[in-house]
Amino acid sequence: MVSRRFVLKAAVVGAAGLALPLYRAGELSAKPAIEKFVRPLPIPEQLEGEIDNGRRVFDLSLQRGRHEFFPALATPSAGINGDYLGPVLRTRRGDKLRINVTNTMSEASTLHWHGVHLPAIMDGGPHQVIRPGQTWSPEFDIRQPASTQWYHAHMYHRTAVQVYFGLAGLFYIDDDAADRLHLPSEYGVDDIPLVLQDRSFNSDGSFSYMSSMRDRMTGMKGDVMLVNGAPFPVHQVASKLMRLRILNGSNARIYNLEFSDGRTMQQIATDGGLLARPVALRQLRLAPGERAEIVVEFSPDDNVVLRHKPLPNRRAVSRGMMGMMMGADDQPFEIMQFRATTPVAAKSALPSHLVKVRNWASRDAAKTRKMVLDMRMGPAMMFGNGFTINGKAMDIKRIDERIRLGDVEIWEIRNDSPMPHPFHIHDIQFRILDRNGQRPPANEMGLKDTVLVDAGETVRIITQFENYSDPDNPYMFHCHILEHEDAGMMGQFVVI
Ligand SMILES: [Cu+2]
Repeated sequence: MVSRRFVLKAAVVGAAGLALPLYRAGELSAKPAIEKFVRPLPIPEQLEGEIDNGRRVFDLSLQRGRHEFFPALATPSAGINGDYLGPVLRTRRGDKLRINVTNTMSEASTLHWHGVHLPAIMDGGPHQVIRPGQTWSPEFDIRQPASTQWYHAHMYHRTAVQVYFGLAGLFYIDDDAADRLHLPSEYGVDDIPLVLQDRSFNSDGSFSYMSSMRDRMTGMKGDVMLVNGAPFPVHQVASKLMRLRILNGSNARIYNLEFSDGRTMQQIATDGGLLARPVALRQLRLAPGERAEIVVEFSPDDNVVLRHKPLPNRRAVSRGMMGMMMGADDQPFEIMQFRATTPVAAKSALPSHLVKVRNWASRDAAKTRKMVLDMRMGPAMMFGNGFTINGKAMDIKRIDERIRLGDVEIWEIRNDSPMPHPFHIHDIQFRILDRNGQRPPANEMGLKDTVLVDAGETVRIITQFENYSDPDNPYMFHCHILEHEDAGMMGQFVVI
């Protein structure tokens, strides 16, 4: 058992180490005091919807609020059906959904179903604007495997700030194939969500957002780790076998997660669903927008911290002034603590085989599409369109790519900029073919909708565009560093 005194001391050291590159000297003392590992991990409400005429119906409300991240300090925030973040929407393969989304805020917004295969007009991207006071009611069917998806605001030029203030939540899909595996699946007990977000606060408790040119370039990072909206929380582990569904819901921070005692985690799912078999890892890299489900074993009296350990400097990022600037804020820090006093035995062991994961053969690809990610300094950066795909910043009136319904395609994504970018494609799940010509690591050999492309790296993915065509309403592809997306690193495609 760690003494309170020790925890406090560790918290001060940890916070100073983290804050150094982000804040000017002397500013730290003015920020809200943070005690680590005292606030319990909140478990978001889970909604199953109401069945109406064969449809599963959810009612969501986008709202402004004030949330108490720190004792006696109210932070102006935003949420879905609450002050900050939203409920877990529980759906099942084969469901017909209707989701009524009412915008009670004073600014326009959208709600995008990240990772979900659906018609473009139901996607909740920048074209499906919900004005203040309006209700948007998309209807779509769930026709993809069990997986951990999510939803978030996707307003043109306002995505980053709206998500930063709290407009995001989880969207689970269940199916029979997953049920048969008897994985830990009791919500909030042995199957818990972890939404990881780093945030920066002012001394009055308000969010600090985009105060420097550096925030604009690297995307907004903070020195306070929130998990499900609680700063540096602690969780009392109920079972010896815990399934953690992790979403990197941060605007810009890439995590390399590990446990403080180096224990193994078994990754069982990627963005798009279960892997073929569990993959044992000691570290897990997760970029903004990505999800990973892991299963972790706990013993009685365990006390372990989930933390971020920076990866060794990578090629281009480690070079030159820009490289130094981009990499300098990557310090190790703690995220949350797990305490297991008397965890109960698991109902069943983790199976060695999970599911057959959908795949496509390269020879079936109708074409290879090239995407070059880059950034431009100078006026473009100042005016907020400094990030490009194929040399172009996003234009909501321009369709960048036209894809034939049913086609299998390879996308070759090359990163010519000095920093990594997580590349996300709406509507589909893909498989990673290779990274710089090499097979991806085993834990990336599943369905994905977001892939991190390092500085100087070329990643090839393969997918199929099926079921839904619409010549007028586009889907998006973009960098999931939300400040980059808002500053131009996004394009539009139609399936025709
Ligand atoms: Cu980016």
